[in-house]
Amino acid sequence: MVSYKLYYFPIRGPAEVARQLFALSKTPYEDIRITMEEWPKHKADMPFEKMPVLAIDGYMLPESFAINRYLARKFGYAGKTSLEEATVDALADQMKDYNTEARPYFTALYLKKPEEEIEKIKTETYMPAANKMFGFLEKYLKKSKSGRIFLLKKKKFQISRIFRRFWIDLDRSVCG
Ligand SMILES: N[C@@H](CCC(=O)N[C@@H](CS)C(=O)NCC(=O)O)C(=O)O
Repeated sequence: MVSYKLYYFPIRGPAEVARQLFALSKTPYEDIRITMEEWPKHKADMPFEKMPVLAIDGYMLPESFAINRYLARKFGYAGKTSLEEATVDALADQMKDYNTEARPYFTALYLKKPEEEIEKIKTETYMPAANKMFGFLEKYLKKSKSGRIFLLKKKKFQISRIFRRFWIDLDRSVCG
């Protein structure tokens, strides 16, 4: 059996997709959470001196999107055809654009800027970026068979609202 060890800080941030892929596929792994105090001791051991890093039988794989793509392929969530794979890649790359647009908000949270400043960045920068991205995701979900089934079964839910709520909660813990 392959040994997986995921190294990251004790927050969700860019390691969360990998953690969710492990949970979804019911694959055992070690979720190693290094605190900021311990981090200086570990930094030089990481290939790009950052985390997350996934150790696969001792091989240290850096970069969250590389880790996510690797696990998605291994566990069967990366698409069944080349076109599906490319679509998953496109959605992941769209997330990167969103991360760039939304970063000023994460940074303000991380730096514990005054609440009014955070609210202003949230309204002017963060919410438009999140609304745009979730709008895109919703369009894809509506077109996908599994997404459509979910929408039909749970008619009363507005899927974008659920995702938005979940994501805003997630974003609160993302590093700046
Ligand atoms: N492009 C990298 C970025 C990783 C990154 O920026 N990690 C931050 C935490 S979110 C880090 O390790 N910071 C500690 C440091 O730079 O010393 C990825 O997506 O994995």
